[in-house]
Amino acid sequence: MPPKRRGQQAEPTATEPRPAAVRENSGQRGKFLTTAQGVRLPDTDHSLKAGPRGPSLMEDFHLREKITHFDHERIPERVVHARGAAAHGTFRAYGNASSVTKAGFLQKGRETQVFVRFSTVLGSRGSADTVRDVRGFAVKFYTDEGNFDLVGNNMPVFFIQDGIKFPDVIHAGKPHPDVEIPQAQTAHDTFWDFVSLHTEATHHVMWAMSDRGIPRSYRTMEGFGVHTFRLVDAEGGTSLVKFHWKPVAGVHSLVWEEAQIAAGADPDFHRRDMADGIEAGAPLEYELGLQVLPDSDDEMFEGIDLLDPTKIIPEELAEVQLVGKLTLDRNPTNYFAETEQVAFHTGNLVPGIEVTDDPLMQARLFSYLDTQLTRLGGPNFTQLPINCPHAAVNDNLRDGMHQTLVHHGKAPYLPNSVDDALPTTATEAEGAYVHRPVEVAGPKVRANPASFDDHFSQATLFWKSLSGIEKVHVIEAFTFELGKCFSQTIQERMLGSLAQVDAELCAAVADGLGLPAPDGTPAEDVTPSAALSQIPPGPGPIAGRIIGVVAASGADLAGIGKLRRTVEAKGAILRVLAPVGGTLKRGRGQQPVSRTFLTARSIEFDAVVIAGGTAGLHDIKLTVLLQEAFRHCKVIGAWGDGAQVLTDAGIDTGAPGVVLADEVAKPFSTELVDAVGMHRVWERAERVMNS
Ligand code: HDE
Repeated sequence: MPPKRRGQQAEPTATEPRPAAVRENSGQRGKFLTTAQGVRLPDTDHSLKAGPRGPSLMEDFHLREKITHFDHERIPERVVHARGAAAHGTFRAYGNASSVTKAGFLQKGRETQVFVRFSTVLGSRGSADTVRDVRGFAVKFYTDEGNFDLVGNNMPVFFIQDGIKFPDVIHAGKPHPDVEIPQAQTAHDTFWDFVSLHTEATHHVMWAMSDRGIPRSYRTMEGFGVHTFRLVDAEGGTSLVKFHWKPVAGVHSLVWEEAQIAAGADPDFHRRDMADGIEAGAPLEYELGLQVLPDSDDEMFEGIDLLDPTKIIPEELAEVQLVGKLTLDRNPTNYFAETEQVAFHTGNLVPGIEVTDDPLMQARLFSYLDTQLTRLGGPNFTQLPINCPHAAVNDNLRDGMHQTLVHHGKAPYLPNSVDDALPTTATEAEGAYVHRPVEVAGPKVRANPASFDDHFSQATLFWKSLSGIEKVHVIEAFTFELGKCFSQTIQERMLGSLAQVDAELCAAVADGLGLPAPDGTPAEDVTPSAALSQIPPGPGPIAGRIIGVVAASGADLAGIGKLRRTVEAKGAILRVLAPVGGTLKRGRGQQPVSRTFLTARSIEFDAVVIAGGTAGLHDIKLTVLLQEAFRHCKVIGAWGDGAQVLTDAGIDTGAPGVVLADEVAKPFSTELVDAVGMHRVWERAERVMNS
């Protein structure tokens, strides 16, 4: 290793990953249990006492240290996005982003390590994954030019236009402050009070009440940067851009009953799905897309204000150009060290990417670092391994709580003539972040531009772009949520907003609430955008999906083996469900049982198939599972006499999406795989709606 220069941190170089000492500081060296001071311990189960029945002694340094440390194990949870799960991965740039940005990690062929944390917004850290809510989609790129954080959501618009209202919307959505009810829900008075009094939230709640509010999996969510960013190319040219993440697995959601069952039966539904999928060799994959728009003086595009975070640019007006692929393929080693301590910040930018004057974005630029000072206990959290840039850091920042670095030199200031005048500032050519000289002018006012006054036209656009079944879900969600409001005034005010979106929507919700539907004047000249509907045009990939096969002793294990090989070759997971655990054996074949009828619930399967050789199998829990799967429009299948089990459970084997065959052969497997690739059999929806 070269000798250290005074005033310099010893390592790393720009291309070197995280400092080795930080990376490898596992905190678990040597085989013996020790105190925090490294003293080996003979016993950790008995406190030091004056006799076996006597009082514990103050001098027991091990007891005091162990309890004291335990007392301080928790840090404040995030005030929003407290519930989250994360994974490591890689971003590979493959597109033509160089024509619009000089950001190194977006240049074709470049690979960058990433850490991605998904989250819900409102619930506390122990709340359920599947509640109706926005999902956070925060990506930390450890680029050669410093960390870039794209701190986005799974919905492209936000509740409010100005960040100064953020505490208000969050106070309204969080549990009521008197009795702290309800947890992780928007179905209550204060949330809808806020929304109905802030009509700018209407577009956002259309998304939240749609299937987007209850994703099937993190792997099946889109992601959005929400705000408009400014990109700068190598020649200094600028353009405005919206960031999109497109899931390779397609966009799919739960149905509401599944989401509710999962919240009780498996509150870890989404984090388990991600961890299990990665473990099973099915990484989560997304393409990064850019909607590139001209950097005009008025920052408008086709009449849409690019600084208004309650607006989208329909993909039909500006194509989403794919420029790279994100692959998440490694689970965290330690939840606290990584997922809990990771600190994202919208101000973590790299040369080539700048922010705009969107007033929501501007407030965020203050908030993230500020909240992290409290949450992570001081200003040195960038030294935590998960936050530490992979690029060389030489920041002249010194001391502070939890300083883990031993800085060298005498002159942490610039310019200096003591420490060899180091470090030096860089030029733009040397990779410095130089802000574009964007013109700023205007009087100081607390006001919005007039273009922010349109609160409904894009809510109408969203509504009109949905398919029939998606509209039904939106109606049901509004009716459920407003039905949980006790104030009729709030319900009526909200119906007033829905009347401005669409008369049919408003009438259906009003009908469910038993209230009259008010008149409105919804926008008429709205062209639907196909990209807003999440119904796939054809079967998508099934990697990471879970196929449950019901079996018992006597089942056709060779058939299960065949089906397993087919679905596993496509990255899906096959789980055998049987009356009891263990291994099913028949002849030379055997299949491990992953779930019993007691431990299984329909929610974890994307398809349920009954193996041949199971006729006569009957269990009330299996009947409930099959009926739920049927009602949730999932693919159901059976081969051989397995069909009998379906009939016995009251399943209509002639209904759409029920796949039957004599044996496991190619046509059967192909039909199943294609049907799972479509996610749901919506053709069945009408049949099961009120069953
Ligand atoms: Fe955040 N947000 N936010 N937010 N946000 C936080 O930062 C805030 C907003 C988002 O997995 C906090 O470290 C303000 C929009 C995600 O660690 C906090 C405003 C979008 C995450 C904060 C917004 C987001 C956060 C809480 C309005 C989508 C989780 C803990 C001006 C584009 C990141 C923390 C993670 C977290 C403030 C609005 C996304 C308090 C003031 C819009 C994904 O700083």
